[in-house]
Amino acid sequence: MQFAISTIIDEVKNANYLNLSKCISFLENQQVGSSDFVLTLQPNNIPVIGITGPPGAGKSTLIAALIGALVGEGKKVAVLSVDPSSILHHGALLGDRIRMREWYLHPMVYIRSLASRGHLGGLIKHIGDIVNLLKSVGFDFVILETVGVGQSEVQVVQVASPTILVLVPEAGDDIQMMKSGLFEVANIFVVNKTDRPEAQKFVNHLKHALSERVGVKTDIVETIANTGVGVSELLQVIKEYHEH
Ligand SMILES: Nc1nc2c(ncn2[C@@H]2O[C@H](COP(=O)(O)OP(=O)(O)OP(=O)(O)O)[C@@H](O)[C@H]2O)c(=O)[nH]1
Ligand SMILES: [Mg+2]
Repeated sequence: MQFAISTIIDEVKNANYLNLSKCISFLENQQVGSSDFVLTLQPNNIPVIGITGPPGAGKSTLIAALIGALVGEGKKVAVLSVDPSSILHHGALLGDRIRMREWYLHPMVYIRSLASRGHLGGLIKHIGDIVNLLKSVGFDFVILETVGVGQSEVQVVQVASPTILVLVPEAGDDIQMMKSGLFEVANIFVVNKTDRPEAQKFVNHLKHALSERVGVKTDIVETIANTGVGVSELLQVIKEYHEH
């Protein structure tokens, strides 16, 4: 199977994502010819926003809100959700579909889930290829969502810039989170669910923990994803990050 990138670009312009989806599967499955195909890609310099954080932190809700803000600016957005292969997460995926449902059929939005299937080393390379494809076909923003706090997430978000770590006030004493390595790779920290009590205490705790990062530009943005509070500020920080 071969794909002409110019055809996909034309189709994406017309909100036809069928061949794009087929092409992503082609790369995901590393079918014959895929490594030659990726060499023909000419990725544009657009933000690839990596969003990670513990289950239930509000990543999908935040992404839905970000999509809304971007579409409001006339931007075209691609979202890749990296699904953990674990059965445990299937409920969460269904939840995602519901939260992002309003965007699934929007002509300016393309949403695609990828299974991680446990092929960690291989997956990362595919992710890089798939992100490069999305960067080459006319989107203005790519958003990459991954669940969890482990090493695999660190690797996934390393293809992103900026990387956003979504935390919630309940994570207050979550030492494991601090040690997960995500703290080192994240560029922007979102404290979501700041409608919760103790939120400010957590924000202060985080500021203190992050003040020890020397020479790294670190932003902390407070959000309430389900009502949209802080979302335009977050978008502003993302754009500034991309410009520098
Ligand atoms: N109170 C409050 N609830 C929120 C906020 N943001 C999201 N939620 C709720 O938190 C729950 C989890 O939100 P999701 O967006 O599915 O979280 P997620 O991080 O994508 O979850 P996984 O994909 O399962 O890791 C949902 O019930 C949301 O409605 C917030 O700012 N405040
Ligand atoms: Mg989610």
